[in-house]
Amino acid sequence: MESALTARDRVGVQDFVLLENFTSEAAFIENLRRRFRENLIYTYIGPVLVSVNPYRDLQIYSRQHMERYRGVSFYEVPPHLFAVADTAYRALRTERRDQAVMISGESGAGKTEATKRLLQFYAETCPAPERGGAVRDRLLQSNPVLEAFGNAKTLRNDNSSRFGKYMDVQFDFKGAPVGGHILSYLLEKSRVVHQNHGERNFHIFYQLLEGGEEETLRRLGLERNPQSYLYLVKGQCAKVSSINDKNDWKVVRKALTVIDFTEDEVEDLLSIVASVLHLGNIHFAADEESNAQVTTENQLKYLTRLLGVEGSTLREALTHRKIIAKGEELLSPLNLEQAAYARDALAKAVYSRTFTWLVAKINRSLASKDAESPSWRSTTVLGLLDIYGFEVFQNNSFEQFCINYCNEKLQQLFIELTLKSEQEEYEAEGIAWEPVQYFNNKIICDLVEEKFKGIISILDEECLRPGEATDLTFLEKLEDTVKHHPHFLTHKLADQRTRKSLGRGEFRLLHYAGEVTYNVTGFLDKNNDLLFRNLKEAMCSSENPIMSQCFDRSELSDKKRPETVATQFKMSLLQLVEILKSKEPAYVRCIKPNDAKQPGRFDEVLIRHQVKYLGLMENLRVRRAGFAYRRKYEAFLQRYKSLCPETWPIWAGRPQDGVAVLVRHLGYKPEEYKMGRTKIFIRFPKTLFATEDALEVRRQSLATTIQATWRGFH
Ligand code: AD9
Ligand code: MG
Repeated sequence: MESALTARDRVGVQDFVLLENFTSEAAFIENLRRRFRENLIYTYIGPVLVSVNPYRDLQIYSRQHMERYRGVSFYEVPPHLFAVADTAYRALRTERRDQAVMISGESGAGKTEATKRLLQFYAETCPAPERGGAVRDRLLQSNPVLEAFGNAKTLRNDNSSRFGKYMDVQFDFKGAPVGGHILSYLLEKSRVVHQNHGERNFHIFYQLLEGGEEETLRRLGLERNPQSYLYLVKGQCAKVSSINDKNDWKVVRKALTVIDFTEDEVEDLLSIVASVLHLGNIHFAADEESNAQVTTENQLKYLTRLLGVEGSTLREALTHRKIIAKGEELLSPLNLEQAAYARDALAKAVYSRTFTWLVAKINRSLASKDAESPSWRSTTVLGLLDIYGFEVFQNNSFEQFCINYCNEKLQQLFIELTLKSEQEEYEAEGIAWEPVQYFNNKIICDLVEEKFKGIISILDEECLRPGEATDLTFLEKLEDTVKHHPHFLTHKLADQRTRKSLGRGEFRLLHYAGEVTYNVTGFLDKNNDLLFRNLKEAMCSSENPIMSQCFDRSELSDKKRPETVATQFKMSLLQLVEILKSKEPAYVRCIKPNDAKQPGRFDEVLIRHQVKYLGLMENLRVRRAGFAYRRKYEAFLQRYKSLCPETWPIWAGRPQDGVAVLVRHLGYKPEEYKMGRTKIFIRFPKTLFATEDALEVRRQSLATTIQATWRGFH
C-alpha cells in the first residue's frame, strides 16, 4: 500500500500542511493540479478532505476500496473519502460521540455524489441491525425520491440539488444503522414555474411523462410530450443526454415502495405532480371589464378531479382575491397579470408543500423502529450535510442572499470548531497553545441576522407595510440603518470610485469569501411569499389526502402572520448550527475543476475562486500556525525505527522513549518538535521531509544489498 509520505515527490503532497510554501496560493493550486493530473482527486488539509470532481468514473468506490480503508489510520493510507467515513464511524463507535460530516462546495463540485458514497459506505460495511434491517434500504432509497422531486438540470450541473439537506443516520450500540432523519432547506420553488434557458424543471415531471404507464397518464390526463406543458418548455431542453428519465422513473417508482408508500399514496402524489402541470396550462382571457376569466376548461376539469377541489371554488380562487374589510368578506376580481401571478403562486405552494410533506413521509419511514425501546437511548448519530456553497452570479437576488448567509454561518462554525479542536488536541497532549490570528466573520453574520438592526429584520419590517413598502424603500431603510458598517455598501454610500460598479437598486456585502452585489428587486415579494387567502381556502378543501395535510385550516384562522421566508431560514440555520455544534465535525471541501463538466480539464481561474470561497488558505494557515505535522508515537516509531541502531529492529521500551531516542539520533533541534502525551508534534515540514529522505536512502541501499545477496545465491 502506498504510504502517506513517499508519494510527495511523485505527485505533490498528500497533505497541504506539508507544503513548504504554505502561504502561497499558487503552490496550493499547483499541488492540486499535479495530483489531479494523476487522477488523485483527494488531498488533506490536516483532517479536512479536499476533493476535486474528476467527472469520470475512477473506480475508487468499490467494496475493495471500502475494505482498504476500514480500521486503518487516517494518514497511513492515501487520502480518500472512505478514510473520512471510517474515521468518523470509528470515533462514533469507540468514543460514542455523535459525528457530522459537512460537505461543501459550489454547484457541480460533487457534494451530493460524496454524500451518496458515504451512505453507501455505511450501508455496506456496517453490521446489520438485529431488527428492522430494511432501514438500510430505506436510507439508500430515500435518495432517488428526494432527487426526483428536489433536483433539476441546471447550466452548472445536470443533477443539481435545488435544496439543502442534512441527514442524520442513527446507529445502535453495536454500530448498526437503525434509523435516520432528514432536514431540508429552502427548496428553489421558483423553478416550478420558470426555468432559465438550458435548464429544466424538477426531474419528476419528465420522469413521469417519459416513464409513466399509459394507464397512469390517462388517469392523470397527461400527454407524453413535455412540450405540451408551459411549465416545462421555458428552458427549452426537455431532453438531456446524461439523463435517462425512463429508467430513473423505474428507480423512483420502486424506491417509493421501499420507503413505505402505499399504492394509494403514490396515486395521490402523482395526482399532485400532474395538477402542477395542468395548472401551468391554465389560461386566462380578459372580459370587457379587464377581469381575468379562465378559458381552459379541460385543465380546470382535471385539476378539480386530481386535487379534489370544487371546480367553481378553484375558478373563483384563480380569478379573484378575497379581502376581509371591517369583518366583511369582499371579492375583488383580478386582472390578467394578477391572475397569472396567483396561478403561479399556487403551483409553487402546492409543489413546495408537497416536497415538505415528502420529507416528513420519508422521515416516518426512516424513524428507528426501536424508538420506544431503551436501546434507543444508546444510539449515536452521524450527520451528513450536503448544502449549497457560496454563490456569486451576474445577478444576485434574495436566494443568493440566503445561501451566502448560510455559508457565512457555516464558515463561522468551521473556524470556531477547527480552532477549538486544535486547542483541545494541544491541551490533551500537554503542549502549550499558541493563539492563532484569524478573521472572525461574526461581524458579517451579525449584519445579516441581528435583531432590529440586521438586514433580515429590516426586510421583515418592510414586509409588514403592504401597499407602502417597496424593494427600494427597503434599500433606503438599509442605507439609513447600517450605513457605517464596514461590510456594507450601496450606490448612495459608495465613493466615486466604487460607485460605477454599483447600481441604484443594489447593495453590496463584503462576505468572508469576497464581495457580492445583490439586486433588491423581488426581495419583499420573495420574503413575504404570500398566497391569496381564497387559494389557501380552496386547497384546504382538497380531498387529496396529501394536499389536505399540506394545507391546514388552522392557517386560515391564525391571526398571527406566518414567519417570513428569511426569518424561517434564519431559524432553521440557527437550529442546524446547534445540531452541528453538538457533534464532532469532519469536513469535505469539494471543488469543480471546469465549467464544461468534462474530465481532465483543470481550469485554474475557476479553481482559484473556489479555493478562496471555501476559505482553504485560511484553513491551512490555522492548521499550520502551530505544528505542521503530528503522529502517534507508535506509528512514528514503526515507520522510522530503521534509521537508528538503538531502535532497530526492535524497541522494547515505551514507544515515546523510543521516539525520543530516534529523533535525538536524527539530530532534531529542540525548536523543531515537541513531545506530547501520545504524539510527537513536528513544527516544520522540512524536518519530516529530511527524515523521509533518509528513509528512502536506506530503503534503496537495502534493496541493493538484497539484490546483491540474491545474485550471490544464484
Ligand atoms: V449542486 O450544488 O447539487 O448543483 P453537487 O451536489 O456539488 O452540485 P454533484 O455531486 O451532483 O454536485 O456532482 C455533479 C456531477 O459530477 C455528478 O453528477 C457526477 O457526474 C460528477 N461527479 C461528482 N463527483 C464525482 C466523483 N467523485 N466521481 C465521478 C463525479 N464523478
Ligand atoms: Mg447536489
